[in-house]
Amino acid sequence: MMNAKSEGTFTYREIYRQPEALSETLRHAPSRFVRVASIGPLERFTGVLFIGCGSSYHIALYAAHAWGTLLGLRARALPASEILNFPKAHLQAEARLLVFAISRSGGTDETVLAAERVKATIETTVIGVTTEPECPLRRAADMHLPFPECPERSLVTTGSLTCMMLGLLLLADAFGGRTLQVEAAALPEEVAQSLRENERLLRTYAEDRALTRFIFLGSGPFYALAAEAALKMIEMALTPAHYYPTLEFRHGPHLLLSPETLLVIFPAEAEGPYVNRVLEEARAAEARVLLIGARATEASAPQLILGGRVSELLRPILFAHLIQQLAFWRAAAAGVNPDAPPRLTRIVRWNG
Ligand code: F1P
Repeated sequence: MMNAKSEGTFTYREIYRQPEALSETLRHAPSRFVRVASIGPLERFTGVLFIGCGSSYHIALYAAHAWGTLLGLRARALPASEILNFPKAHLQAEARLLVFAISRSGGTDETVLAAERVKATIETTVIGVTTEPECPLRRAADMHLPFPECPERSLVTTGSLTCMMLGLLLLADAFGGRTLQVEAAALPEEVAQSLRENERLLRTYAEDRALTRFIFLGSGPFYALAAEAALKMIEMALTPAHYYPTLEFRHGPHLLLSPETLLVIFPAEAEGPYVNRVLEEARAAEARVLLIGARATEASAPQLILGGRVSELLRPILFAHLIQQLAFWRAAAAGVNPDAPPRLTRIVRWNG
C-alpha cells in the first residue's frame, strides 16, 4: 500500500490524533470522577472488577494493575466471557463488586451480557465505559461513562484504547489523592513528540520483510501493552505475534526465538538485571531485539528511550502509540488495509 493511501485510512487518523484526544480525556477527568464518586466510598465494595473483550480486555488488564497499585484494592481483570460462562468462579455470594464493563462500541454481546449477569448475581454497581453516547451497554449498566473524545471508524481499536486507559487511571488517581495528575498532563505533548520522532525507527522494523514473527514481553503495568501489541500485529498486519510476561518467556516460549523474530521488550523497573538474561537468550538465538523503556540499559540491544519524566504507571499510556505505529506500518508494507481486516467485525455479536 502506498503512503498516501495509508495516511488516508481511519486507522492512521485515529492513531495520529491521540495527542488531541488525550488532552480531552484530561479535561473530562474531573467531571468523570465526580460522577463515579457519587456511587459512594470505595470501601463499600469488596473489590473492583474490570471486564471487556479484545482490546477492551487489555484496557481492563491495565486498569486492574493501576487500581490495585494506586489504591491497594483487590482489583482484577477478566475477559467478559469468563463472567458469562463461569460466574461461580468469580461472583461469590458475599462479593460486593464495583465493575467496569469496557467496550469501545458498547455493543459487544459478551460484555453487555456479562454486565447483566453480574447485576443479576451479586450486589454490585456496574459502570459502562464506552466511546458511544448511545449503546446497549449504556442501558445494561448502572452508570454510563462515555468517552466521546475518541470515537473510531476503523475496525481495529487504537487511540480509544489509550484514552480509556488514561481515563481509568485518572479515576484511581483521583480516589488516591491525585499524585499523578501533574505528570499525566504532560502525556499529550510527549505522545505528540514521540509520534513525530519515532516513526522512522518503527517503520524500519515494520518494513523489514526478513522479520516474520513478533514477540512482545511486558510485566506489571506493561503486560497489557504486550498483549495489545500482539493483537495489533495480528489484526492490522496479519502477522504472527505472541506475548508473555517478561520472565515467563524464559520458561519455554523462548524456544520460538530465531533470526526472523523481533523481540520487543518493555522492561519494568523492578525487573532490572533479570532482563539481561532474556537478552542473552535472544542473542544466542540470533533474534533481533528492541527495548522500549524510560532509561537506557547497558544492553547492546537497540533501545527506544522515552517516558523518563513520568511515573512507570503512566508509561503504558505513553508507549501505546508505538505498538500501534509498528503494526500500522507493517500492514502498509504488507499491502493490508488496516481499516478492514478480513473476517473481523467492528462489533462481535453472536446473532448476526
Ligand atoms: C471488542 C473488540 C475490539 C476489536 C474489534 C472486535 O470491541 O474485540 O477490541 O478492535 O473491534 O471487537 P469493543 O467491545 O471494545 O467494542
